Amino acid sequence: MKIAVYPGSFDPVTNGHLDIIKRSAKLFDKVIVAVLHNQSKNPLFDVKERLDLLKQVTEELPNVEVDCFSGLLVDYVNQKGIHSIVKGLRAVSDFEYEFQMALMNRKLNADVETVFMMTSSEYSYLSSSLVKEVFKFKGCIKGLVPDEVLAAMIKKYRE
Ligand code: COD
Repeated sequence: MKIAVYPGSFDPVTNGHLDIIKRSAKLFDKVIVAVLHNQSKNPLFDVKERLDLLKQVTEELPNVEVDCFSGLLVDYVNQKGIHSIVKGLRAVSDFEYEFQMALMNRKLNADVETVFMMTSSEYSYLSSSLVKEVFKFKGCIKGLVPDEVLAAMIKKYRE
């Protein structure tokens, strides 16, 4: 059984992330979407909220699981018997960072392969941080995030 992990912050999950999840679910027997517990960032949604949103938006994908991890990704990979790490690529700027991480992860665990998936053109400019910024200043983010995420963001900013 070929298992892949798609790791990230997912604060919040966007339609760009969801596109990568759906496409990778066609390539692997199982895809684990893994949210990083990262204490150094100041997130909009806490890890539980991010996991709940990811569960909602991947509900109809039977071979997709949602989980969280802390520490090194390669340790999580070893612990779960994962074969591949899925990453999304938007621009050259993504490439440099992802290239560095892929080589470091390979150095730390020679058995794991990083698989890069090219963004779909309609999501190539999309990131969680831009979505949050646009929303904060009352710009329209409809179509950029799943409806469940839009509803959660409206609720969060009302609070
Ligand atoms: N289209 C396609 N792909 C996209 C899009 C989009 N519109 N938006 C984001 N993506 C991709 C990103 O390129 C990334 O691959 C993934 O989706 C997740 O994105 P984010 O922004 O939610 O998450 P990141 O980039 O902050 O996640 C970084 C990790 C958590 C993967 C990384 O920090 C990590 O592995 N940390 C664990 C500690 C560790 O092992 N460190 C050593 C690494 S060498």
